Amino acid sequence: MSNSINSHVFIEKTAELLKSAKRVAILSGAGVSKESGIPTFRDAQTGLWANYRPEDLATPQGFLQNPDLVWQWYDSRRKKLLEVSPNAGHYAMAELAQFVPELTVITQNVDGLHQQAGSKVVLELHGSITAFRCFAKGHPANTDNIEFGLTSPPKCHCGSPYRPGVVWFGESLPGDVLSKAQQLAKSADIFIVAGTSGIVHPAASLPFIAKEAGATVIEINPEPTPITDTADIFLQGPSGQIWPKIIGLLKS
Ligand code: BJW
Repeated sequence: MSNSINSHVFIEKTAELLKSAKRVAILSGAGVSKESGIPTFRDAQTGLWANYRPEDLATPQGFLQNPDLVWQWYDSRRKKLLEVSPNAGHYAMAELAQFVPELTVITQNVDGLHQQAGSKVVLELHGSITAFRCFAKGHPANTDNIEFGLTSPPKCHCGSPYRPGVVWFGESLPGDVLSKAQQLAKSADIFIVAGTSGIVHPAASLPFIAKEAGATVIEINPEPTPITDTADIFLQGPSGQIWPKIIGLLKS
């Protein structure tokens, strides 16, 4: 059953449930960073990048075909991070740790904003945009040596170009991180999904695993998604507005 939010009632219900929860997991997506000024993944194809599909940019094939283009896209996004800060939603999610015995943020985002906001336990399912490794062998780069504004990817000592340390379509997620996330989905009392379109797997499967294992699933999103019908509570609205209300009620 899914409850759309037209009143305060479902936020109150969420806060009540959190008060007695032992293990809480949050799955976050690009929508939680939107209020920081970072376009969501599917909004990102605007301006200079409007002519490219995510599949042309966020795949190993895309990088092999046009490494300069893909490098420049990630360089512009990494540069953008210098101008932005966590928003009220990120801070509220970090604050939730004071009210529940165990909290893990499982994020699909590569922007590091949960950690900047103070969340201590963060699983990065899709890696980080500020980490680099070489394409051929996966040799890690010293990030300090990766300048902004390069038009081509710099090369590793082995000669292979560096690539961003993110997970592209068709690539496996880091096995240990995914396995921890799946374990949490199976064992959480409350599984909250915020700001994701719920179409990219295996992340999108986690709320269904949680529901199947008996968790209460709560979704926060301005728009319904493929997860909405499975959610027990649907808090319809922006993360940066809904989360602070939940924390406000936990404090009161
Ligand atoms: C707000 C808001 C506000 C707005 N507040 N909300 C099972 C079925 C079908 C396909 C597959 C499957 N298993 C695997 C696949 C293939 C593929 C896949 O899922 N394809 C689908 C598109 C169909 N998955 C993979 O390839 C994964 N690898 C894998 O499974 O390996 C094994 C395997 C391979 C091949 C076949 C089978 C198995 C890897 C996925 C890697 C995804 N990588 C990216 C790029 C990361 C680097 C980068 O950032 O550039 O990750 S793609 C992109 O999508 C990015 C995101 O993390 C991810 C999810 O996007 P997200 O976060 O949901 O963002 P949006 O923009 O889509 O949505 C934003 C939402 O926010 C919207 O709902 C808004 O309404 C909302 N919103 N404002 C709250 N203020």
